[in-house]
Amino acid sequence: MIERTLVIIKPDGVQRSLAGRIISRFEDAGLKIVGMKMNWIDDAFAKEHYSDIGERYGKRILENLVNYIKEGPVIAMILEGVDAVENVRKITGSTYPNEALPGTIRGDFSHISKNYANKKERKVGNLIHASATSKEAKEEIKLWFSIDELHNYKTVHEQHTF
Ligand code: IDP
Ligand code: MG
Repeated sequence: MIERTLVIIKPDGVQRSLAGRIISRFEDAGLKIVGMKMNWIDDAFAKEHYSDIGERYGKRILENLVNYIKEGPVIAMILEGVDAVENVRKITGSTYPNEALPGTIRGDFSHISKNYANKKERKVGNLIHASATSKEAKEEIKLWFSIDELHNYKTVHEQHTF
């Protein structure tokens, strides 16, 4: 099914000047950008976005992650396409860059491991966030974008692929 998902280029992706190359990976696969903006998020918003992380990983990792996402501005975008959530996660790669396959964004542009990050109290700098499930995508799109920030238009892929 055609669906929408949220991708955020995290501060390390923006600061390493990888935004263009990251966006290209999604565009090359035919995913359609229907919304995009650059924001510097605050503590409350970061905690809302990562509301499940404390429960999943504990307070220390939540704090580490909130500090990471607030290190600099982020670029948020909504991508649309067939099974967009799953396809975007495939292009993104596994959470821990050392485990992410070559050809994925995290695998090609980073290599830190969970072990190293936690031992050294460093961030798991994995360049982007991507909604993990359709339910998460719906909630995150609502949190990050208002209706008037989402745009309708036709790409060539829609004319030639669907
Ligand atoms: P995801 O980004 O692949 O969906 P999640 O499990 O939802 O992964 O975790 C959210 C973010 O938390 C990760 O992208 C990563 O930056 C960070 N993270 C995950 N595990 C650890 C950890 O063990 N230590 C520090 N940060 C972590
Ligand atoms: Mg996640």
